[in-house]
Amino acid sequence: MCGIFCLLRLAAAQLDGDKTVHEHLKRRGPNCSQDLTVTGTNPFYQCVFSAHVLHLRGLLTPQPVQDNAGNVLVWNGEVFGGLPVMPEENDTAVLSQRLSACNDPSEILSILSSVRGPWAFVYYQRARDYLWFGRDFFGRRSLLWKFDPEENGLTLTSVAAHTSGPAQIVWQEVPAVGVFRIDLKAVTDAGSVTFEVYPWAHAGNDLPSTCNEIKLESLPSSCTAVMNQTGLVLASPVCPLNTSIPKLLNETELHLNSHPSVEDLDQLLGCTGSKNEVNSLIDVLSEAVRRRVQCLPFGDQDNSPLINGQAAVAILFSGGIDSMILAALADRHIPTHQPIDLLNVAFKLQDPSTKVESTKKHKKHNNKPTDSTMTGANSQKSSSFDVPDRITGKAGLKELQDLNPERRWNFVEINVAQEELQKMRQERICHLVHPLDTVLDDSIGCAVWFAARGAGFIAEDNDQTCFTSSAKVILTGIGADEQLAGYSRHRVRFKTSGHEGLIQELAMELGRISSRNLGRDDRVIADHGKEARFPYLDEDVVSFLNALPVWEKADLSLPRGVGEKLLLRLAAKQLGLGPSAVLPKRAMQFGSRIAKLENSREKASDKCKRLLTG
Ligand SMILES: *[C@@H]1O[C@H](CO)[C@@H](O)[C@H](O)[C@H]1NC(C)=O
Ligand SMILES: *[C@@H]1O[C@H](CO)[C@@H](O)[C@H](O)[C@H]1NC(C)=O
Ligand SMILES: *[C@@H]1O[C@H](CO)[C@@H](O)[C@H](O)[C@H]1NC(C)=O
Ligand SMILES: *[C@@H]1O[C@H](CO)[C@@H](O)[C@H](O)[C@H]1NC(C)=O
Ligand SMILES: CC(=O)N[C@H]1CO[C@H](CO)[C@@H](O)[C@@H]1O
Repeated sequence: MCGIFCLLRLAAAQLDGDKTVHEHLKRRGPNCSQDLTVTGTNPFYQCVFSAHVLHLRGLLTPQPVQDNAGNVLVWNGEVFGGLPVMPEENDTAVLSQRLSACNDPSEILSILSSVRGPWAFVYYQRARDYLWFGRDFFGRRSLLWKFDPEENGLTLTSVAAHTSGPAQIVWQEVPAVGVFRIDLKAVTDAGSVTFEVYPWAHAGNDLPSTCNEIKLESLPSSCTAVMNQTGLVLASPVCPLNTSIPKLLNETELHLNSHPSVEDLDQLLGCTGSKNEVNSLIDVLSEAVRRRVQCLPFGDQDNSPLINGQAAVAILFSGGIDSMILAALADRHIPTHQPIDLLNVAFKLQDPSTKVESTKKHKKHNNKPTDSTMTGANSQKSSSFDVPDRITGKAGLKELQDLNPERRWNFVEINVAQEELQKMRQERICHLVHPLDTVLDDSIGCAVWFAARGAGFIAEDNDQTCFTSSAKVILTGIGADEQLAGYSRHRVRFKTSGHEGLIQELAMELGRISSRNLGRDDRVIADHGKEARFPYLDEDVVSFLNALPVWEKADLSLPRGVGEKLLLRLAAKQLGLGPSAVLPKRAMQFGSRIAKLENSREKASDKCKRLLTG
């Protein structure tokens, strides 16, 4: 994970990057920070690059990378495949070399579209006076932009800051619709910025109406976007969604209870004939997890020394099916002697009756005094943190311990009280969530930030030990609900407009996951100098799921806890998981009870006043 930044100045005016923004960038990449300025002389322009690198593997590659020809790359990404990267090489260096060899835009696009893995980048192509930038197909890495017409400056950055500047100069997420190119000579002559857009497209598909969408939604003020007339596009890294509608589905002969059980899944595995798909899903997902937990793509970790017995990988863990499957698959690929951290976040219930109860319990258990790193909130043992995700998390832990008793599973109980929530929201989280701004963004942003920080305790035999996860890689289950119809709105849609409606809903959701979730989650998690990884959004996993007809992924005529994400539930059963396989979906804001802490009258889509700083 890195923090990348580029400020393009089109006039000789003094224009410094925002200091707060640089502090935020540095938190993303604590291991190495460097700046580099390149200047175009005729006509004048200047690009100020700044890069902050998080060191995860191999030799540290400082950024910005400048080649002999003067091209400059800042890269916040991981090459999990698609481009050959030898064990001793750095992906940033390899990418820089490959881009150096390019002349035509088509060559640059071809390299970028071959990369498998998340990325956001800015690339200065000196010989042509071009500035390229963009985000990967799903938008798994954050990139924001802002244009200041008075200063004639365009800024691109991984993370920004919540400021109250002039209303028209606002940060926006660069839409993950393709790669953008600025012809620096042309814009300096014209005195205004035009982006040329090379959109992601499926082979044979009509071009999406990218430019119109960008114009309407999130183009910085005073800038324009044009689609390149040559029709150059980036080849989509995944196959299109299968839109077949079942002709005549035989009613599954099932007698399910209203409270589904694991046995129901057995029944389904037996009679739906989907065993092949289940095994294929496990294979492709397992490989996606492997690439993300091993020192990819370089060699094996088995020989790597274990640093103080600390885990290298953590999982955002609610005990629900998405995170359970990630844990079970990570277990296959991480040597058993290494622990895995399961990060489970809970917000304190405010009900006074539970407070009394918690004090009683506190005395009864006679807790050991805890050491100094323990925060006030964490030190209370207590039912006031027994939120739904804590309860399912503990049950999930038990299942994982049964699955692999040899492994040390660190179930980290992360407890957050109202005061700390308010403090950290004002100090940090509001800047990271920005420019997103709804009640839902606030709830999820805060919950994910505290979870990813990983500071809490581990409870064993009535003892609590303070614990802070130092794992630099954090797996999250995002993308499972969007692809396998996990949300209750999928049921609503299915009821009202059948399979057609459901397919439309699924297509729409994967299309907007970058602007809804991924940029925000990347900014929030990276703030701890940790890297978010999304196995359900691996290109091969998405292609596999896209190719399947919708009725093999979900059967919404079946009850909750079975029908949604059916294929994933069958996979969980096959992997040897227990009751977690039939847990109904619970959104993080409710599972962690953060939504309960706040005004319950709010709608998730309302603008959140708490995110506004003073
Ligand atoms: C990178 O920075 C983090 C946070 O400061 C530090 O804990 C870690 O040891 C550093 N890693 C290297 C390889 O320097
Ligand atoms: C499209 O790209 C080609 C090749 O780089 C370039 O010559 C042409 O001017 C571009 N078209 C537009 C409308 O910018
Ligand atoms: C429904 O059942 C019939 C007869 O058993 C079978 O031939 C047909 O392939 C089945 N259709 C589907 C969609 O499974
Ligand atoms: C969609 O699914 C149907 C039914 O399994 C299959 O026959 C068809 O080939 C699939 N289409 C694509 C494009 O994968
Ligand atoms: C292949 C390659 O370019 N490797 C480089 C990775 O980064 C280190 C540190 O900057 C360089 O020394 C290597 O040459």
